[in-house]
Amino acid sequence: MVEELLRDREDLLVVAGLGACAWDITAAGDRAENFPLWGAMGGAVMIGLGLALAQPEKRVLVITGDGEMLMGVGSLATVAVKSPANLSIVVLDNERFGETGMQTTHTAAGADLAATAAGLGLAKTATVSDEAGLATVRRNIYGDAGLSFDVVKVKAEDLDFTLPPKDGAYLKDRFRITLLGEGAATL
Ligand SMILES: Cc1ncc(C[n+]2csc(CCOP(=O)(O)OP(=O)(O)O)c2C)c(N)n1
Ligand SMILES: [Mg+2]
Repeated sequence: MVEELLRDREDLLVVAGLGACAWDITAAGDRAENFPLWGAMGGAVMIGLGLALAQPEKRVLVITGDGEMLMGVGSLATVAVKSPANLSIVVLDNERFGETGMQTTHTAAGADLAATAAGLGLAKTATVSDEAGLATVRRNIYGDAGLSFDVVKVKAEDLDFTLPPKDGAYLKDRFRITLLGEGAATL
């Protein structure tokens, strides 16, 4: 599913929350324009918001898990206030804290992240669970729909995973250099 979302991504910048999202964007092809988080739980949307504001000419995708999004849910209020047109947020909702042992999250008990985002002021929100929905999410990421927030319901499966590089400083430098040039390295 993530491979399909990232197909023909060109220069899309991708911030992935920890857990399956970080592994899945890596499985789709590790590259400098990926910023997978190993920690910073709850921070993915804020990192993506800063990036979208700093790089208005680039499209930015934040892809994160339901647990991570629930932890950082307040950040959506700030996203709504700033409303960058180049930001898409996609939540892979398996209704589980998958990485830590598949404990159910609040979405399994009915918490509705798309409704929450709408309530905080995001105009374009949806929950999808089939291939037609996925096509809509792709249009939101690559089209000119502006700011979007999509929840993709996925099965809670314990799949093999592809780990991104483990060195956070390396990931940061590689990302900065590809955007800003060699001088942006801080190591
Ligand atoms: C502040 C903080 N609390 C708890 C954890 C432990 N932790 C790591 S991954 C994870 C679950 C993530 O769930 P979700 O975002 O839904 O991703 P999934 O693993 O389901 O893909 C938790 C609780 C952490 N890394 N940081
Ligand atoms: Mg999850």
